[in-house]
Amino acid sequence: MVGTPPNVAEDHLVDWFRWMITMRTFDQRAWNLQRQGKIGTYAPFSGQEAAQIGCMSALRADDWIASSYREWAGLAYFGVPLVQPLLSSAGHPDGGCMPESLNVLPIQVVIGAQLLHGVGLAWASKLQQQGRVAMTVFGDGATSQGDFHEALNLASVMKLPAIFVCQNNRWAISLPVERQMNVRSVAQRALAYDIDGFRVDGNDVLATAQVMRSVVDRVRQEQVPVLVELVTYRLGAHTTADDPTRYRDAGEQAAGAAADPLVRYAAYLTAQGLLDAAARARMQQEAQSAVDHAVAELERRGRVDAWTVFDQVYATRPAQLEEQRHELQQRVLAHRADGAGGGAR
Ligand SMILES: Cc1ncc(C[n+]2csc(CCOP(=O)(O)OP(=O)(O)O)c2C)c(N)n1
Ligand SMILES: [Mg+2]
Repeated sequence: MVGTPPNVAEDHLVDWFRWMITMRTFDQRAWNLQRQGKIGTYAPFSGQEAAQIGCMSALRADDWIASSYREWAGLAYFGVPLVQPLLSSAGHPDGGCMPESLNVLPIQVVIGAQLLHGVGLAWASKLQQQGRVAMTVFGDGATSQGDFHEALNLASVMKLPAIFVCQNNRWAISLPVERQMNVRSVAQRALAYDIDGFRVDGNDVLATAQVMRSVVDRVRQEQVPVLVELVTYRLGAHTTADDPTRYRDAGEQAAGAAADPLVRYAAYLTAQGLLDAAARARMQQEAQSAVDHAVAELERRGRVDAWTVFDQVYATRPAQLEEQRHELQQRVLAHRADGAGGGAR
């Protein structure tokens, strides 16, 4: 961090690092689970832990969050159980059921769509007058969607307590950010809507937490929207279905690894006398057991039959869907009887 560190209790500083290690461990395990066929497609977030945790650290427990599929480190920090992303990637119906106690929407895969949901939540929060704010988190690619501009416009016109957080990780699958937009920053787009815009080093958890805290306080008090761009880097692939070595060179990957937020933050905490090798080893062990626990919970929930995909769409299934469900069920069962085993997830 450059400048004055935020005025935060030492416990919090160490806790952020504990969460970063836990989520890095989780991310690597989830990748392996996909390779083992235990979950389906998964979008890794390694490299973005500081941006995500720093960002969520500013929220109140009853604030709203509408995020994308790559936000699990932040969501876990906010209270979403670690098994949730695993259920989600396994296609389990409970994967979309966020805990009732949290105001967190299910993850959004349609790029940019959560911005409009976030504006709706901010509007509701304003009408309810309970001091809640709505944070919407999205990628650099999402800023090219019409939804982004509609959301910022409406939030500005209606003066809504909305925080728009762009996780600029430099890539939208294989499209680099300089081909995504012809502006110098995402943050400068705030000007067009006459709202404040901030550009922050998202690989610095302290800087992120500090800016986010002042932004969230301001949005809550003044009931105005703000746009924040967290500049970070996706260290891994877009998803388990992607191979980034086909579109970015080794030099860039190495530079990304050198700016790893975990390495930076560990160095800071060590220099402050808040972290040593023994404490770090202990945290790593705790992270491992938290992740093991989540994986055991996934196994306990069991596999989900493919035809259940039809089950929760309508209260009463229309005849056409009933027919399709039946057909899929017969096919899968016949496939299994043939000795193919398993079952779809
Ligand atoms: C409306 C829409 N268009 C296209 C896609 C396909 N798609 C999935 S992820 C992605 C890139 C998104 O990039 P970004 O917003 O930067 O988020 P990141 O994946 O980097 O977190 C695209 C184009 C989609 N899911 N939804
Ligand atoms: Mg991106």
